[in-house]
Amino acid sequence: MNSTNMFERLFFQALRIRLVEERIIDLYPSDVIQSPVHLSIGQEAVAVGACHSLTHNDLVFCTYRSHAFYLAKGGSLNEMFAELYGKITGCARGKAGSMHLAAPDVGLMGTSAVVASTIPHAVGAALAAKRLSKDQVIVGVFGDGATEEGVYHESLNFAALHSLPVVFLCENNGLAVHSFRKARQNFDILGHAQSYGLPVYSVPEGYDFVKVAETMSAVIEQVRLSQEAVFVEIQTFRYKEHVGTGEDFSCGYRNLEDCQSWKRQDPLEQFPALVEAFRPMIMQEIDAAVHFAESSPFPSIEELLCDVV
Ligand SMILES: Cc1ncc(C[n+]2csc(CCOP(=O)(O)OP(=O)(O)O)c2C)c(N)n1
Ligand SMILES: [Mg+2]
Repeated sequence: MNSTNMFERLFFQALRIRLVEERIIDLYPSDVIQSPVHLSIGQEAVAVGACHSLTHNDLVFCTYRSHAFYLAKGGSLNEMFAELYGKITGCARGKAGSMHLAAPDVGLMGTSAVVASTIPHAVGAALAAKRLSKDQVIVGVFGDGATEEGVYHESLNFAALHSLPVVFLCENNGLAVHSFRKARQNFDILGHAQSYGLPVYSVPEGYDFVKVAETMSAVIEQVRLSQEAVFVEIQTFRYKEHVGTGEDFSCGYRNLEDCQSWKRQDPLEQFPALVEAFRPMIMQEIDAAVHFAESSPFPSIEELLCDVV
């Protein structure tokens, strides 16, 4: 793929995620979506760049901020909107909502509201892949806040000790809800991961999906060949509030100027002509997915009570 093609392809995918989430913002006040939503607007390049070099066989485990990875890994948009609407045609038959999207058919294995809880799942899948000699790379995605959880440390240690084919991917937006990393952590994330013997990589320009894709491509290749765990941190910026569809710059814990300066680097903000060129095709797909969700039935009571224990 030449570099223009790669840029446009990644741009299209990142824009698709942003426009999907902007539609969620439009729909949210009407209450058709009852699930809490954690938007990735501003962070799309992480998912798009990370999934670019993954094969259909490779697996991703993610957090409640899941829409971007679900879509970037190839999850069905129809099933995503149906899931947000709580409909039987949703990817979890209407029982999971936004925070627990999954599309195992394309390798998006699971997402969870419990911080750090899918990291050991990624490690377990990597152990299985190694034991069964599957040609699989597993990616465990988590936020900077998750690095404070005990299970995160256990997972890094286990994966390093047993040389497992897993990429620990830290989506570092510098925030856990309203608190900045410096107020919560007395360690350096990369240095600490390195102390477990993991090779570490960092992409400070997390708005640049080409840079993220190039780094991740090299890392995924390395893990595929070496079957050894690797740690990647991508710095990024959350434009919206932690949960919900609004902005929270008036809350006083962060300032608008930091967001504006990030936006000045964000290709989705900087290339409006390309946005307009791609918008009609994406909107058609989104309209169809919303229509699919709206015209699908709710699950029956019997259906709601199965597969939940
Ligand atoms: C085990 C656990 N502890 C606390 C919470 C409450 N909580 C929800 S999101 C969040 C912040 C997580 O921040 P980070 O991992 O950086 O992810 P981000 O939301 O920034 O993507 C917290 C503390 C939770 N859901 N689970
Ligand atoms: Mg965070």
